[in-house]
Amino acid sequence: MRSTMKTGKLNLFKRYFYLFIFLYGLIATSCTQSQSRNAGNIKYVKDHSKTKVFGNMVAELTSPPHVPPPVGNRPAMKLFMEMEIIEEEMEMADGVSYVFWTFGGTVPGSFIRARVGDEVEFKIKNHPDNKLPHNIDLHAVTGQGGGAEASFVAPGHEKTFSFKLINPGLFVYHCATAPVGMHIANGMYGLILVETEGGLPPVDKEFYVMQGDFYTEGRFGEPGLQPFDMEKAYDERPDYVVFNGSTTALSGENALQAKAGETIRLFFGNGGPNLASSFHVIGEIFDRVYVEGGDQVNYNVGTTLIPAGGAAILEFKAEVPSNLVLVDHSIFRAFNKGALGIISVTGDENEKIFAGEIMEGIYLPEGSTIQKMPIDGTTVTPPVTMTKSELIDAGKKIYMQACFACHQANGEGLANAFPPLAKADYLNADENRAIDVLLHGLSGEVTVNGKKYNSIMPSQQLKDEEVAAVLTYVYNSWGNNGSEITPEMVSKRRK
Ligand code: HEC
Ligand SMILES: [Cu+2]
Repeated sequence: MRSTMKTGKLNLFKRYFYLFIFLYGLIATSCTQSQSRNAGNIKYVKDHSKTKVFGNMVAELTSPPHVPPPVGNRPAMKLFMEMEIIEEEMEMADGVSYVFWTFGGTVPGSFIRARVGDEVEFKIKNHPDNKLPHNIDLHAVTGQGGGAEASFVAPGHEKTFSFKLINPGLFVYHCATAPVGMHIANGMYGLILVETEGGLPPVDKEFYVMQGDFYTEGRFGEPGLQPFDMEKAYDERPDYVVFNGSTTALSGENALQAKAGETIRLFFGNGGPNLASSFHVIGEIFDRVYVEGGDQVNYNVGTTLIPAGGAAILEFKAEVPSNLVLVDHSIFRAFNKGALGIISVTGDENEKIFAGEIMEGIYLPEGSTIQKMPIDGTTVTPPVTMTKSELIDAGKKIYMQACFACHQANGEGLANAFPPLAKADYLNADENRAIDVLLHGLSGEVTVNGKKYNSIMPSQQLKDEEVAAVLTYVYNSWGNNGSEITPEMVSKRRK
């Protein structure tokens, strides 16, 4: 095509001729298609790429399990939204915490609700206290990487990009920064709903729930701050499979609330990173399932399959009072890894529908009997002066949280992006320089083991002891020179 364009005026006539033939063909085939439409039962999707927008609006984003108000009858608009990426330690189970990476401070991230035809101006901010760069790939977006490249943002920076929503449906969004699997495994996903013209039919209650699988060094229930375990993630062996980021997000006092007779709509998504969900609500039947979040509606469904990176809209009427139990029906995940949630339905009995004795109180998952370690004697307060081997042990944990995402499990780095720490000449040549890299970050060209890197390492918000520990670990791993870095050495460099 390009080369014919370049040949100039001579071919102008030819081009218009072909255009004419093309348009004629289009009209002719669309006439015959109107018959095949009925015959094949194929629905042709309306093209919203040219839908006009009327006026501006600031989008309200909500944290789970809440969803923003429906779009109703509003026209397509220019829609402004903002999201902040926050890395923070939160509870994953009773007594178990984890450093989650989040869109908006929650797992899953803030719910986005828009209308087809909307033109979105999306601002993404990476909190200055964060350690890593991130970005966002929205499955609702048509364009390079779903926005991933355009939104790539370092800690302490913000990016704005824009897109037009041309397909309605319920879509997953997620971080797509390398290593992608790790960013998703740490909780970086959420849902964006793009409603059709006129919006979804009204219901009494709407909730936002997402499943995710998590990989920790300790097994399910092992107390304390648990670091991410890449090997288990590779092997798809999660310790936790949970709804909304924790075993308790939808139970006890966090149970979802409804009244008998109300219609309920669940926006259910699966962040993965690995597992598909056999989603089921014990004690109910889905009246309607918008399969895969698209236009196709299936009726009267017991269990529906939600792929990793996928979503569905599920609707049912809660006819009688009960504790409805949300589960992944791959059932060990529910009773032994945390994939349990409750919708507590209160109200009058209807013995025609159900006359049995109803479940009382809170549904106790088997896992909740896991005991906490006694506090006395077992909590380790870090010794004032750590021995070399204590520094190495503590340093390994810090490495897995703060460095591993970029420099990789065995310090091998990533070609053209992150320099190696294993047998690294740059590192082994100068201890003070290595301390400075952690305290102040590093940018500009560096040569490590003969290869050039020109990128940015963010400064690490670590205490002196932590810098000492992680560097001692690095110096005593993967063929490095065995140096010991003390907190005193770090505090000297800080001054
Ligand atoms: C966001 C990714 C990222 C994280 C997290 C990160 N680094 Fe780096 N690191 C880099 C990049 C990129 C460079 C090279 C910077 C440049 O090109 O100027 C680098 C360079 C280095 C260097 C000097 C070059 C070399 O290979 O010896 C050291 C030492 C280092 N990092 C150690 C660490 C340690 C220890 C941690 C964890 C506390 C860490 N880094 C966390 C990206 C990262
Ligand atoms: Cu990320």
